[in-house]
Amino acid sequence: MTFPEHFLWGGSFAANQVEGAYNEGGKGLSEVDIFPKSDRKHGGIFGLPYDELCFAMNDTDDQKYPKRRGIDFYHRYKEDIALFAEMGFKVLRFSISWPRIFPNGDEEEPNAEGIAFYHNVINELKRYGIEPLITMSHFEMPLNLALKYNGWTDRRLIQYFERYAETLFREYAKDVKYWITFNEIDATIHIPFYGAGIIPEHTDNLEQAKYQALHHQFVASALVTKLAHTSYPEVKIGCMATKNLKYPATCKPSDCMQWLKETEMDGFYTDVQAFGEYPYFIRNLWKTQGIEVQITDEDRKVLKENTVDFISFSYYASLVTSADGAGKEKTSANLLVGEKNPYLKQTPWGWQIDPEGLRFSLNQMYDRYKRPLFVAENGLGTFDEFNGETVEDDYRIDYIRDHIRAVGAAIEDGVDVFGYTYWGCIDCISGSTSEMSKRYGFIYVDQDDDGNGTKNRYPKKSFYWYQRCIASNGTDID
Ligand code: BGP
Repeated sequence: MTFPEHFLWGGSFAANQVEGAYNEGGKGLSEVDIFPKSDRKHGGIFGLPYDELCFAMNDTDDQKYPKRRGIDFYHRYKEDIALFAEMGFKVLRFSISWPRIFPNGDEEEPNAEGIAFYHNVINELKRYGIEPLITMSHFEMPLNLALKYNGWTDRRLIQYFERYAETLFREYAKDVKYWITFNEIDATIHIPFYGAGIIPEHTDNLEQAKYQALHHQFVASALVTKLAHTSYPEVKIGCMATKNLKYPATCKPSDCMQWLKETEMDGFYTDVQAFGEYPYFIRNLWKTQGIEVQITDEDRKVLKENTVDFISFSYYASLVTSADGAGKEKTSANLLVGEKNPYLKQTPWGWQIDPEGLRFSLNQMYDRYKRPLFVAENGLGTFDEFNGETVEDDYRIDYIRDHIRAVGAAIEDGVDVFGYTYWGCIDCISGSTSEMSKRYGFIYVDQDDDGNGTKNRYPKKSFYWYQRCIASNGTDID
C-alpha cells in the first residue's frame, strides 16, 4: 500500500466529549451540557422533553451530566498532546466549543479566556509539528441559541455563526489551514436538537423546521467558505457528514430501487455543499410532503459560488435496506437504524463492522464529487479491560488495520484521500449515550460511567501499533 508522502495521520475528538470544565473560563452552557447519562438505547441525542431540559439547565448536580466533566482535557491538554506526539500524529482534529468563545452565541464580543485557551492548545500542537484541523460546530452550540431562537430554525443564527467564524479565523487562521464548518450536518434531520438546537415543543411543523434549519446551516457554511476564500487564501474548508453506507438486501429490482432512494437521501447533504444546489429528489420530497423552505435568490447564489475545498465524513458501519423491511432484524449504525447484514460482525452497540465498505464509500464519493477526501472519523467503540497498566486491545488493532487497508486500497484505486483521523484517539465521553465505557481510544482514561477514577492516562497496546503505522506511513501494520 502506498500512502501519499504527506498523508495526514492522526486522531479526532470534540470539545464537549473531552474538555470538561463546563463552567470555567467564562464558558456558557452548551446544548449537550444538559444531557444526563443514558443507557445504550436512549441516548440524550434524541433530545429531552422541554420540561426536563429546563430542569437540567438549572440542575447543579454535575455528576448526572457526563459531558460537563469530559476527561478534563481542559486542564490536561499538554499531557494529552505529548502522548499524541509520541504516537507520531501529523494532525489532530478537534472542535472549538462555540460557547467558550461566545457564551450566549449572540453577543458582540468574544470571551477572551476562551480564545486564549485554544491559542494554548494550538501552540502546543505546533510545538510538536502537529497540524490542527478544527471543527467549528460539533454538537455544542450555546444553549441560549436553542432556547431563545429555537436553534437554527431562526435565520439570525447565520450572522451569529459568521461572527463566530470571523473571530476564529482572525485568531487562528495563521496557524490552522484545515477547517470543517459543521460536524455531521445530517444530524439536523436525524436528531434535530443535537444537530441544530431545535426544541420540538417550540415548533409547529417539525419536518419543515428541520429542513429550514439545515438550509440556514448550508448558507452559513457557504458564507464562511466565502470569507475564507476571500480573506484567508491559505485556508481550506471542508464539509462533514455521516457516511451512511447501505447495501440492497437482494438484487430484486424493488430492493435496489429502495436502496437507490435511501442512498440519495443519505448523501444529499454533501451534494449541496459540493455542488452548491439542492438535488431534484429533495425538491421533489419537499413538494410531495408540503414542506416549504424559505430560500432567497441570494442564498442560491451564495451556495453556488462557495462550495467546499474538500469532503470529509465519518464512517463506522454499514446497513442493509429492502423494499419491505417489516419483520427483518434491525440494528443501528451511528445516527441510523437499518437491517442487519448476515455477513458482518458487530460491536456490542450493534454497529456492523465493514472495512470493505470504507473502500466502497471512498470510491463512490470520489467518483461523485471529484474533490480530495478526508476520513474525519472512524473507530471502534467497545468495552475494554484495564489490567492496572494497560489494555491488550488486539480487537481494536484488527479493526483499524482493516480500515486502514481499505483506505490504502482506495488510494490504489485512484482515489485522492489526504488524511485519516481515528475517532476518540483518547477515551472520551460517548457522543450518543454519554457513557465512558464505550471506549475508542489508543489511550485508556481511568474514569467510569459515573465519573469515578483518577482520570490518569495509560497507553493501550494499540497506541504502539498506531505509532508503528504512522512511522512507516501505513506500511508496517501487520
Ligand atoms: C459521531 C460523532 C462523534 C462521536 C462518534 C462516535 O457521530 O461525530 O461525536 O461521538 O460518532 O459515536 P459514539 O460516541 O456515540 O459512539
